Amino acid sequence: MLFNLSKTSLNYTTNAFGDGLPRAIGHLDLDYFFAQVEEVENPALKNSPTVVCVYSGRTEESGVVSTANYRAREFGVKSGIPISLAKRRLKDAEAVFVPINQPKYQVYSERIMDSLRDEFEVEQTGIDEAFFDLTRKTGGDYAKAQELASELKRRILLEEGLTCSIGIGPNKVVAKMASDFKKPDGLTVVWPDQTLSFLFPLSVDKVPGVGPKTSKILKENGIESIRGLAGYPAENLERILGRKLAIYLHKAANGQDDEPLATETGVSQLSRIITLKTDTADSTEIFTQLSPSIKDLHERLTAKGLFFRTVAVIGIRPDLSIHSRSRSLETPTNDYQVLSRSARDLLATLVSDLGGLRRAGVRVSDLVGVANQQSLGEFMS
Ligand code: TTP
Ligand code: MG
Repeated sequence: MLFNLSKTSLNYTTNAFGDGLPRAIGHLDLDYFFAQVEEVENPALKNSPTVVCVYSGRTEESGVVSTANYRAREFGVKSGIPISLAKRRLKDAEAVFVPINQPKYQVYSERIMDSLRDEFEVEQTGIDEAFFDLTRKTGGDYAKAQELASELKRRILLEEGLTCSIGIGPNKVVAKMASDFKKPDGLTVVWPDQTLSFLFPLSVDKVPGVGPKTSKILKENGIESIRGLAGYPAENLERILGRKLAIYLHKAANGQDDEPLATETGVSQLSRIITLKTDTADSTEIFTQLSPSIKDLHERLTAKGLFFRTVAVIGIRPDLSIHSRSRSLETPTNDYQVLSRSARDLLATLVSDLGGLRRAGVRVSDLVGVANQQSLGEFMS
């Protein structure tokens, strides 16, 4: 036997803190993200199949589909297919094709990820997806985890107008498969003792990391379902896939995964971005509108017991280009006046360099925890 799997440990895999709680890991994935942002900014698109396109520029139609809303997906339009094919499939559907605008989606992503980081330990794995650890906040209580996830979904919808799908499970692999299980606007909670009954009926293609190549090999060997994968002799799996992949897949199929979240070491930055009431080049007016966010940011900072050394302001122009100006202090501080005055001065510089802004934001970084007295002391000295 290659692996010494202890199936009894499955239900109560404890977390990295060693406090004996069953882990509760969440995975959040925004639904049809780029296309949904386009819908938020132009709600009329909700009624049409909408396709976000990466034009290569060679001909009017050359390029690939970045993503599409669910109406367009009904016609077989999805990420990666040629735009020309999408146009053919949507010939009679009065579809809308919009060019990709990555900086715009980035702004939504950062706001959502920042607010997730305010609440949980987070491992961001893409522009629209992240793992988050619910263990501490819930004490390993899955009913509570389900409540927190519902609340999170409500908040993202209220604040950003976006739906997402969330999965919760005892580890990252199960959480990711759970978020994928019901889309869009899904919430799937896999209680630890339901892990195997959740996994076993699924196709092996659903296991994260199983791409077309691995899938083909597995199927050639008669392995279609996760149940089949879980029961396949480990030695044989290693022979057909190599040791590393075989170990990972065998464990994953049995609901086991000890990978900790690769969280940022503590919080490395905090930021807030707002959309201005109208585009303006009046830096005093921008500062006035940004002030509540600066206060809010300062409260977060204080609540987390953090000092900052660098303050930055972010400006997004009407053409959606993103710019920033920053200032680093001699020593870290948590002084509100220093934060507020720095932001005001930096905004004045930014606006005089750039002209009118559509959005403005503030960010603090080079954060030092007061709980970590030693590093603060080292820093000061
Ligand atoms: P995904 O989360 O894979 O896709 P999605 O959010 O569009 O759809 P789903 O509802 O299934 O989650 O990817 C996130 C974004 O990344 C997506 O909106 C567009 C971009 N993307 C590409 O540009 N090309 C690609 O091939 C894929 C897969 C995604
Ligand atoms: Mg997504």
